[in-house]
Amino acid sequence: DAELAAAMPYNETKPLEYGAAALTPHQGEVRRPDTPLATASTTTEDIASRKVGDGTPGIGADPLAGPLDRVRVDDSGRELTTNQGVKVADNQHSLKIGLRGPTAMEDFILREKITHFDHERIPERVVHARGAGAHGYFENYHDLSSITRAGLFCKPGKRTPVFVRFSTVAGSRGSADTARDVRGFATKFYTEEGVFDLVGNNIPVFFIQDAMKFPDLIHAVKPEPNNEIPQASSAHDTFYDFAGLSPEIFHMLMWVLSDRAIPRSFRTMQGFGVHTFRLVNAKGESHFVKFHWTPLQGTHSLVWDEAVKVAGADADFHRRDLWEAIESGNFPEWELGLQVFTEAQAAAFRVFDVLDATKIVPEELVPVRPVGKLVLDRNPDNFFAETEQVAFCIAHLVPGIDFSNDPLMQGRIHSYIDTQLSRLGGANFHEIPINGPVAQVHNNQRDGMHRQAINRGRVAYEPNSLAGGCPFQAGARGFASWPEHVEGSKVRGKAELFAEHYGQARLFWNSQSPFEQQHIIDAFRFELTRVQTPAVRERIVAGLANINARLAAAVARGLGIPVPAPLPRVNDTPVPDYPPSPSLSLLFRPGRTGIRTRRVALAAAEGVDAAGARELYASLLRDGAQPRIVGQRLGELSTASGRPLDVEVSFEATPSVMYDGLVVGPGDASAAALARDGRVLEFVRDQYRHGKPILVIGAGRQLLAAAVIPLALPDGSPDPGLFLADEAGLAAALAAFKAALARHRTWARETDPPRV
Ligand code: HDD
Repeated sequence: DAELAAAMPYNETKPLEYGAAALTPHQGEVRRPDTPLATASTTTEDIASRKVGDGTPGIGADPLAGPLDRVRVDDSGRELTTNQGVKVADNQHSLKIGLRGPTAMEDFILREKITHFDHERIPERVVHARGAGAHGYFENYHDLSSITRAGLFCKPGKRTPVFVRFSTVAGSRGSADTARDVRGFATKFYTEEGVFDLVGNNIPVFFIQDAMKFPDLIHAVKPEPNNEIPQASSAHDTFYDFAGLSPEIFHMLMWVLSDRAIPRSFRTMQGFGVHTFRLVNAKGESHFVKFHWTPLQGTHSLVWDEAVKVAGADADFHRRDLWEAIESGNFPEWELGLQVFTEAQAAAFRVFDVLDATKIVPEELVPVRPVGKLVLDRNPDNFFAETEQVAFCIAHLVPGIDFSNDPLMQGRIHSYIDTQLSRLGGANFHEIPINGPVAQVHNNQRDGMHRQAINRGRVAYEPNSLAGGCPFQAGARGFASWPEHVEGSKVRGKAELFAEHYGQARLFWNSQSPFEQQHIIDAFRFELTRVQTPAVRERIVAGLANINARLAAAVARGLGIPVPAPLPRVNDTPVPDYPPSPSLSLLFRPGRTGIRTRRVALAAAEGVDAAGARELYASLLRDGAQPRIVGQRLGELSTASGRPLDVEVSFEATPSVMYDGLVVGPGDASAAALARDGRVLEFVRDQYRHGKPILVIGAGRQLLAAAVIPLALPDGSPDPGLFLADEAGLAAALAAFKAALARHRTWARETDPPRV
């Protein structure tokens, strides 16, 4: 053989094709863990190219910041060029034949600039078009290797870089942030074993049970196709028409018509993987799992009247809030919790099926165990490149995490990859920097639109001998689907427990506090009032009659109709009676960050006690709140003593809904001037109506009187969110104000109809 090899022609850069190695070809085999990877002496692809180095790119060395460096562009101190790197002398004028003459066809600089501009837009996401994203990391708490082999969960303290995108579902890219809607909560974990995407929502259940119905659901909720109305709103006939005819929706309806669907901030909402997933350990043992994100900031929502006003005052309310929190170093945090249960436990739940995405597993049945935390600590450099081009997919899983047979989940496995093909323009969207894994990619996929990788060598197939069998199949180190034993007839249909639609909707209703229940009634009243077709309204109320009689009666009263007979139930499955689950109320998670990032208006006018106002301001700032001096116009306010006070922003520019609380600055003349301004009175009334804490000092109470603010709650007891202080009692009142600000709102002020 040696003789034969010596007699053969030889090319030293292609040893596998010409050398002794060519006589002992590798088949398409699995590399055993103890065999070293092919070395430079045997594999064409391992011979360093002067252009790309030795094939182990430096990128990815610092997984938190590195991978995107390759493509980051910083223009500071640079000259303008074309896309070909040619310096541009004049970027203001096109090339003309004479200063008043026609533009020359040869102006390639103009044409390149306009052509690129003409193609700047890509299709928006078919759902979840409106969103905001941020970078951060996931820090794992415990060694979970007894339940999963996924590396990100196996080492205490291990940090995995992530990119998270929050979104609304129905609205277009430019719609308002505070629309009533589910919020997407999608997390891309760049693990060492590849990308894991947890593509969840802020609500733990979904509208439908089977992916077959998804296009219908979305067509129904999106603007109606004849006139493209309404934008970013479910309050129209087609959505409720679909809903009333798809009773599986009723549990989800309870959630989306609760305050969950109008969060105060992305930072104050929970997240859920929704489906039942599987975790698989190294021994091949499987457990079911549900993923939960819990915000350390606490769960807070807007009230409906506020959400509507915010949409006008600041359509970017949530996007801005996330951006500003991260820019100011107040990094939002969520704890990841797992509900882990066996298949036998799942079978014993009996009244619901864990494969049904319209059902939760109540925390009382399976507690949520915290396993790590997510910290978002870096804003994107470029919205389009990162937030718009990020492509999530439920099928991006790593070894140790697997699907269940949830028929909604199964359909998603196809939809996400498929949608990126048209949205991001082809099969190479995984090469867009934000989508690239930090793990290396080696396979025989080639070419396609916008291909970036320069794959070396002439081998793009397997098995091969010319590349030494590379890349090898990973065998036991690779992703292996959990070998569930499945047997059955090929059928279209649903499992029996999927047909029970009302037990958990009732569980949700029974677990809400009285004010939350009232908000659900108000929301149904609002949405169904917008619905024009009486029969469509009626069908929804008939569904509510299967959930709770008081709810159905209150909504019917709001619509001026009698309570209809309950919707017929699909079969005789009895509606289960769950004990209330306190964790389903927003009040259950008050938050651990005090008044950090709460926005406080410090209202001031001419004659303000500037020194006193500065002291209040500084005290709020010290505790992490974001105070603003709000006045009737920008500029200096004269003051009885000392330095004048600068107004930072006007009442016009930031109406009441931009703030979590109000302090009326000290100084009698200032308070009197504010009390004569209708805009300020409206500001105070909205603060009150939206349950926000209000602190007035001395003559500031004139302002409350002028705004007709009741000093007592409807039941006559003192209002725990209203603080009237004089100079002597100011310190105590300020402390009480801060405590109320941390609690967020005084719900007991609410009446139906509202007093203010
Ligand atoms: Fe979906 C986007 C969440 C059901 C099809 N979905 C999308 C996003 C989130 C979710 C958070 C935005 C990702 C991003 O920020 O880029 N979707 C869910 C959840 C579901 C769900 C929690 C149910 C439990 N989705 C669902 C079904 C289908 C889709 C049943 C189709 C069969 N979803 C899509 C999509 C989108 C999408 C069309 C639009 C843009 C994208 O994927 O990348 O493929």
